[in-house]
Amino acid sequence: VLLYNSAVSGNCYKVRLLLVHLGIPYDRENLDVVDRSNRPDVIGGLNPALRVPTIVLDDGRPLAESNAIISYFAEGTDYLPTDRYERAQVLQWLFFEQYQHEPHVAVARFMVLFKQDEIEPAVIAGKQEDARGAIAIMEQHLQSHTFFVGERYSIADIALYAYTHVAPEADVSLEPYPAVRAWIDRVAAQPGHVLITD
Ligand SMILES: N[C@@H](CCC(=O)N[C@@H](CS)C(=O)NCC(=O)O)C(=O)O
Repeated sequence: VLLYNSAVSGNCYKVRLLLVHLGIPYDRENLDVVDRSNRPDVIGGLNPALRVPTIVLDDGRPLAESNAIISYFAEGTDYLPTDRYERAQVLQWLFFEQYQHEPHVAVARFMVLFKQDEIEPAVIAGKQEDARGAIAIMEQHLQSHTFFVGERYSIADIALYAYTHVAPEADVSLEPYPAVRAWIDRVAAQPGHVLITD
């Protein structure tokens, strides 16, 4: 497997974390997330959206969108339930992550880490407030669940962990969310866990 990667990207980290859990070897080619000028040349033929993660399978087929990629590799493993309802619950949280979480938590982090000087403080504050809203939803669910689906670690947890655990880098404190913090510890304690910086 070849992973077009960014070292700082939580979306790419989802893929790296699952591949390590599954013992699937991969090569990474790092792309810049701030200077995107070489994207069309490097991944234009693989992913029309020009985003990372984009992967190329060993047989040459490309795949993009982090949650699609982790769904592909999780198929037939303990990381994706076989029960129809539980699989749909995994999708519920994957779609939640992409619509209501990542666009706020990841974007707030991107602004704080890389665009602090260019973006209006009020815009960043608005993103941070939306990020807190998403994490509060997770907190509510995790008050009565150990993991997002079926009381087992799955790709729903991997998808949500990626940006939640680095929310403090977006100046979004996790202090008000004890159930989220306990879940973060449970995810990090999984055998074969790797860090976003690994
Ligand atoms: N929905 C996509 C989002 C991917 C994404 O936004 N990737 C960022 C890095 S985290 C990127 O490639 N940004 C550069 C760009 O927007 O051109 C996914 O989950 O994979």
